[in-house]
Amino acid sequence: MKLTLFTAIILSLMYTAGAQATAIFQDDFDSEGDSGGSTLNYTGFSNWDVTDGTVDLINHNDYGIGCSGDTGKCVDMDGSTGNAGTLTSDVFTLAAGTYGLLFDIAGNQRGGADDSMEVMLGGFLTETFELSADAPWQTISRSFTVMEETTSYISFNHNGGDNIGIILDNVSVVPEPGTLALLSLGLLGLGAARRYKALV
Ligand SMILES: [Ca+2]
Ligand SMILES: [Ca+2]
Ligand SMILES: [Ca+2]
Repeated sequence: MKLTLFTAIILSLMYTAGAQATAIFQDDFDSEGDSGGSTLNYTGFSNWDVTDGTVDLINHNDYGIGCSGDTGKCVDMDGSTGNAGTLTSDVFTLAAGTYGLLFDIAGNQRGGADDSMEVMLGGFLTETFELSADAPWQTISRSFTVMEETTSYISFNHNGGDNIGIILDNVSVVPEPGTLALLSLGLLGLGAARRYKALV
C-alpha cells in the first residue's frame, strides 16, 4: 500500500518534470510567406536570418517536394542562386540544464548528388549530415547540457550550390528532465524510501 503511494509520488513528479518542457525555440515554417504559396530565395523568416547564400520556402507538394507531416511549408536549404543557404536563428536564452535540439530533414527529393549540411547550436553541438536524394523524412534529436545561463542560436549551413538541397522542417529546442532534475528525483526517492523503512 505504502509502496504504491511511493510509486505514485515518483510518477507524479516525473509527470510534472515532463509537463514543464515548453519549447525554448520552435518553428514549423508553416506561417511564412504568401498564403499557400512557395517563395524562391525567401528572406522574410520570422525567427531566422539567411546569413549566406539562399534558401527556398516550399509549400507542400510544390516542385515535387513534400513537407514533413504532408502539410504546410518547409525549406529547401539550397535556394535558386547557385549558392546554398545558411539559416541562422534568432538568439534565445538557455538557463543551466539539459536540452534537446530536434529537427526534421529529408533528402532533396529531386535526384542528383548527395547533399551535405552542417548543423550547429552555439558552442554546444556541431554535426554534418549527408543525405541521398531519396532519404525519407526523419526527426533528428540531440541532447546538450548548459552549465550556466547563456544565450545561443541554431544554424543550418548547406554545402555546395546546385539549387537542389536538403529539406528542413520543424526545428525546436526543448528542456529535458536533465541531470539536476533526475538528481533531485533520486534524493526525493531516497527520502521517501527512508520514511517508508522507518514505518515498517
Ligand atoms: Ca512545416
Ligand atoms: Ca532550390
Ligand atoms: Ca544539391
